Amino acid sequence: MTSTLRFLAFTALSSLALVHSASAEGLTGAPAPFDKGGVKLALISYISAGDFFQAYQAGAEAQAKALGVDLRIFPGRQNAAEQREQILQAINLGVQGIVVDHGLPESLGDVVQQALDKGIKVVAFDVNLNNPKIPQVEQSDHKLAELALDQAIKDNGTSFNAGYAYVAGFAPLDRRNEVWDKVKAANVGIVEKARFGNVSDTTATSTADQAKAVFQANPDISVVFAPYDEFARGVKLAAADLGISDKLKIYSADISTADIQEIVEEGSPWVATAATNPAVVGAVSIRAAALQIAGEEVPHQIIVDPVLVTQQQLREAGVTTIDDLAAKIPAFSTSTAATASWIPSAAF
Ligand code: SR1
Repeated sequence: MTSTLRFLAFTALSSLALVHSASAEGLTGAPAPFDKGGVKLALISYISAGDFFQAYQAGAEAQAKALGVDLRIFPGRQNAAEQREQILQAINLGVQGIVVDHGLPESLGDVVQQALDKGIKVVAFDVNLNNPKIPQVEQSDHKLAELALDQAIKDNGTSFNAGYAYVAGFAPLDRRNEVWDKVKAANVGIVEKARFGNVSDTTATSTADQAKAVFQANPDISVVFAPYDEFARGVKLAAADLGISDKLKIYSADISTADIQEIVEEGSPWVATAATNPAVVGAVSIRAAALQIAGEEVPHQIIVDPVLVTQQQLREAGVTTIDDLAAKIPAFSTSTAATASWIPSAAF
């Protein structure tokens, strides 16, 4: 069953149901408790919809399987109360580690502290839990925004009217926003004409509705910085509906096979994206939890570096899928973050 089908089957069940994704066998040569097996981890997400989050989850599952870990996956439905409840459920299940993937820090602090107090190791991806005991995984969002915006300036110069897709309160988007603010301050000719965006289970379509209104009110926008692939899809959809795709250039974050197809298609305004392989980030998050459980050192900040991918590069190299891209850029499929000789590579 594909991870998408597994997710759909899962969401049809109650929110308390759990998916098993790995057997719990011992790992020869690994430190305790991985040598005996039976290690249980939980992945608790705030958002599960969309290519990025599905690929992240698939990478986490693959790494858990390679480690012989029993990974329990809790679906994210952009619901802070539900995410809190899921952390309490994971504690009651007796997991040894919890990966918290996105979320609202203000609603997580006390339940995460309950986990830590019980000796459970916690790793945070893209949510600032502000606790020295919790390693923070991120994609170097500053670098990611710099790569996309450097390309925007290379293509368009330092004077253009821009649309900007942003929703405050999500750590990666807030970090990318810091770079956007710096770039505007350093280039007074870059004018942010409108800011819009929505994060929900229908991010692309609801952002498209907003983008349409923005383009109608600001026909002089020629560049959109949309640093989340669901935003970029929404902006592209709005441009197509209004028949203005040839007047616009979109610079984004993230990449998936579906994104690549939207970028390379004839007449696409989506000209560049800066991205990691989300499956790698999912695998790194699981490894960070495993290392802590084994009593090994884990840096507080764990970074997976992004690369810039342009429409021109993809078209010239004939890349149409993530697997093609990984074949062209081998570094895209691996990360040396949070590794150890006893941790087997994940296959994805
Ligand atoms: C709503 S936050 C969306 C971002 O989270 C991950 O960092 C992905 O890169 C995505 O752009």
